[in-house]
Amino acid sequence: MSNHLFDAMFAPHAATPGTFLYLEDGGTLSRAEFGVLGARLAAVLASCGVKKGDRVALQAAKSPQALAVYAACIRLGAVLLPLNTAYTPEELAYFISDAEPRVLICDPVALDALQPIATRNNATILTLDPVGGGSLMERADAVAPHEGVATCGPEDLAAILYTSGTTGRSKGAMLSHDNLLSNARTLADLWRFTEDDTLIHALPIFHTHGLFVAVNVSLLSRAAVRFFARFDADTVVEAMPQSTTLMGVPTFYTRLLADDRLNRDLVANMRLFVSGSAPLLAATHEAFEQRTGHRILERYGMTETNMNTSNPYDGDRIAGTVGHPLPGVDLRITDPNSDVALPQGETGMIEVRGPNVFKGYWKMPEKTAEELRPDGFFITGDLGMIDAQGYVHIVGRQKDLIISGGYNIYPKEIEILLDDMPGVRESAVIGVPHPDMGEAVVALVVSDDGASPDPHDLAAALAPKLARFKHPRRVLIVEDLPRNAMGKVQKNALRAQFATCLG
Ligand code: MCA
Ligand code: AMP
Repeated sequence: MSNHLFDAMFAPHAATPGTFLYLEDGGTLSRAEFGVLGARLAAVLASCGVKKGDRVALQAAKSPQALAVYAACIRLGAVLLPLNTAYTPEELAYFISDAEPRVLICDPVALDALQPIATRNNATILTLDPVGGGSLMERADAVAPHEGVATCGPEDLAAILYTSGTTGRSKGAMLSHDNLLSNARTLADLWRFTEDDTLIHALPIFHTHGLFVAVNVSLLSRAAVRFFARFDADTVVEAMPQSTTLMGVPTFYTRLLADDRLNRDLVANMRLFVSGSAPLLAATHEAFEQRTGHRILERYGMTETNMNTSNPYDGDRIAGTVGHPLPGVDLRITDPNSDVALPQGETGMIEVRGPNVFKGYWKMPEKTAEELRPDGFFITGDLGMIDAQGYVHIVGRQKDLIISGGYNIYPKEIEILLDDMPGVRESAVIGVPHPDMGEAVVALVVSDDGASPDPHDLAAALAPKLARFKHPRRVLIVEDLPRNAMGKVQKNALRAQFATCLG
């Protein structure tokens, strides 16, 4: 009787003395306490009927309790469905009806809006507030920790993470126990994580970066974690003298550079800065090195694949590259038109294969077959090339995707909503350069003949439907959209034309 992920990661962690989480209020949680918290939450979930393979949806503020829901799910063999706290009830309705979770855990303030969705889908709803209050913890405090551990093999599912699609419909990426464990082992080893480390954790815990890369690596290596509800440059700067590592999106680094206190003395105790989820500008890399003496280690991953490549720990961390394929990961570049593998140095589609690559999209076999080849290679949608030294360069994206502050935004999802609005003939949503977020969302709208929709009204109509981070920073009415000979909207031309429209 064994549980692939639990036995390798959670059980040994709980059995190791010492502090796991340093909290913002000055409190701490030991590794053993985290283990017991996970077991109590498992008992609550089991009492709601959660069994192996059942989904548990979680849309709650970052807290130790929210993190322990992950441990609880793995113990029970259940499948965690973490959801961005910014998603609106309308967005959530789709995820819940698609994933059919047995339990939905949400913030008490969202209870009224989400109760009907849970009822419709036969899910039990429990609440968890940002400071660990709510019905989930009331019940957890009243039960004995769940002692059993469900038997799970490497291929059993551990989590489903929804990632938006270029067609507008979100797809649930199914991640197995071994997808998570194999990647965490590789990263902990490559980045030299040990029990002596203290990681500054300021990422959200509903995406791969904050949940799996940061948390799994820490659990596996027994590193301590300074656990912040959100990124705030001030608090992160103050945490550096007591910490050794930071994982962040490029916005973290540009915001840290804006703080005059960032210098070599401040980072004297730090040994590693990791960046990912969006391209790190070479200028940011260089400015950071000048100020701190540290070369940020950039790596590349996806929800579907966990991490694929990393710059080296020892050796040259080259700005503008995402480094080498991880040990055990095959990476090839193919011609996007013919699918034929291209020689080194040529630019094409990045494809990856390895124990990190997901099991397919939940209930979407056709989508899975479109992106996951029979030989196991996953078609990433990212365009890249491998240089003579073996470093991978991401040079663009074939998929129509905006990355803002490390969050992915699929233009199609916004275009579908705009195109449906009165007075709108068609729309194109693009990303334009933004100094803080990397890219920002801009919507270009062509009016129906004789109509004159107000951009503010259009923006207001989008607001309740979409998470705040997806809202266009500007909606502009344009005469028409440029198209190529095939009738396809030329977004490159629009991106060039409107590059400075945010001023
Ligand atoms: C917040 N807002 C945003 C974003 N975040 N708008 C666009 N893009 C964003 N990323 C909204 C807020 O709701 C707010 O709205 C306004 O913009 C300004 O908020 P601000 O306080 O400046 O933002 P913040 O709360 O400081 O957040 C910025 C952030 C955060 C720290 C960059 O977005 C963040 O933690 N991003 C990390 C995302 C992440 O973990 N990605 C990993 C995905 P209002 O106007 O109402 O005030 S995993 C992945 O991509 C793969 C697998 C990988 O390789 O890792
Ligand atoms: P997600 O859907 O959140 O998993 O986002 C994955 C996408 O983020 C990838 O397909 C890339 O387009 C992008 N990405 C992740 N890391 C990097 C990086 N270091 N540089 C450039 N793009 C990245």
